Amino acid sequence: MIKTVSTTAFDDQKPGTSGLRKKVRHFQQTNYVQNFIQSIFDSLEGFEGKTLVIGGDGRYFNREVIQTAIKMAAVAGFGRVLVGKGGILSTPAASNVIRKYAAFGGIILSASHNPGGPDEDFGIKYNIGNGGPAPEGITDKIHANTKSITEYTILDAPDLDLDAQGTQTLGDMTVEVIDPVADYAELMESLFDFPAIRAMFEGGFTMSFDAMSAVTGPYATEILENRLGAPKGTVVNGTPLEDFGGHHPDPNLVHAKELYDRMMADDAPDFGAASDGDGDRNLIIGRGIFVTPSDSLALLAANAHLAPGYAKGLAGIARSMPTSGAADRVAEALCIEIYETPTGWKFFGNLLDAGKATICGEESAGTGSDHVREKDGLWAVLLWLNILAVRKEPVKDIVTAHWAKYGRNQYTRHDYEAVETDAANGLMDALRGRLADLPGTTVADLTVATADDFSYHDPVDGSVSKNQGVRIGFEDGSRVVFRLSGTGTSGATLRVYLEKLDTGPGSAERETQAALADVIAAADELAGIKSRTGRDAPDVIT
Ligand code: VG1
Ligand code: CO
Repeated sequence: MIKTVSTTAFDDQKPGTSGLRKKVRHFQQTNYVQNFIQSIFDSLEGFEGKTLVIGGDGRYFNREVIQTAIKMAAVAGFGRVLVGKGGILSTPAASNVIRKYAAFGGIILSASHNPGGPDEDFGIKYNIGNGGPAPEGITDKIHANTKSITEYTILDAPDLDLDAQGTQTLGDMTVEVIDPVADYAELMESLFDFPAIRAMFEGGFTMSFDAMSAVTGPYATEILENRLGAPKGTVVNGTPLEDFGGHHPDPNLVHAKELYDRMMADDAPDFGAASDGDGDRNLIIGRGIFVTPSDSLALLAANAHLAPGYAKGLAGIARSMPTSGAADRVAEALCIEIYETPTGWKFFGNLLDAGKATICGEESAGTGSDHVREKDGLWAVLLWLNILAVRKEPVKDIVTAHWAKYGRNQYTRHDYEAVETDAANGLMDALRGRLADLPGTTVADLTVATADDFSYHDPVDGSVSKNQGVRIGFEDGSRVVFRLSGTGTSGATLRVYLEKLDTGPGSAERETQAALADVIAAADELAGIKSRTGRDAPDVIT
């Protein structure tokens, strides 16, 4: 039976960098989830009888929302829903399923690297038929709908069994519960030289993969341990938990500290990696060396041709604006185009669809390629493994040789979390107000050369996205970028991105925070971070 329910609009359902993210308790308000899902469906056209993919990262509240979404999809007119067993699909796996089965789109339930549990975070995002996050044109429509919604429709039916693979019927719609891992593992096997990687493991290569009790566990176990023959125990924290074991499933040096410490020990494995809540991020650490995500992007681009899936070379590289310029010099050496986009994977979709870029990356530990339309944590790990299997050198040697050839971009991001919203907005507004006057002025011994608020002109569809981050370039080539996070759920998070090209002698040994000390001081002087936020130091340094 179809139920039509009257509802009132919520005024806080504007999708952020990657969908709508709020506290679970916020999502649990009456009709909050239903309003947003109805607003998604109402923003779409032409999906009658078509397929919708639904899956999530397994966090608390995932199953309830999946049941709701399926029952609403049945009334909206979809012909088929594909849902991962147990409600599980990593974000890249969902992107692959959408593409492989030519679905109309997908709903991904995740708050990614944010913690999970009844008092933590949840998120909903919509992906289009190319498998990628909905572009701004659609998220704007969804947002407009959330402001005017007055009713939603849902099928009044018992819950589906999400744990039994196979087909069920709901009203006029079929629901197929699929193996969340199989299609993805097959795709990875088509891109990389599995026999070479397997031979490397057989030869004694050691690795530790921290799945952070999040969605990548089953994927990593199947691919690394079962298909590639890595010893059991290579994957740690491999069982997805609704609350990620109480941790932040954020693969950075703060939240993956155990892995980092292990990789810095004398008896460290050859290679260490981690992924985030929904499986789209990656952390790469070699024995004795952390590889910054920006460097990892550059290294993967420079060496991708060593993997069968990329043997014919790259069409272009795309990176988000705050990501370091390390990839730019690789693009230059390869004589291919480099694209600079705003933060968030949705901006890469057009470039990938148009064949302009093959590999994309963000400083926030996201890397991916045209194999799907999301960033992909395990993909990056496998590309690294493929490169290591061919080059047969330690990660440290590969990285230092890269720096010797291209120069080293010293790079760090300082996050100030849960800052009072007014203080954060005030800081950004004050910076924006001074942009025209900054060039030529000297702050903390650095002279400002350029200052602007990044606007992106999409070269494929001509759309313009304004106010994507304040960037200040100094005369010596160093740079600082300021922006506010679009994924946080309490107060504002100020992100300060700091970068300097370090080509002098000893650059491989130079500690990053020390190398960037003058840029860090200039950033504080420019923005008044300490005085405006009341913070002495960042909460997270990556
Ligand atoms: C952050 C990262 C951004 C990433 C986004 C989603 O956004 O900075 O690079 O694309 O998270 O990643 P923000 O607006 O908080 O800076 V995920 O793995 O959370 O889906
Ligand atoms: Co993520």
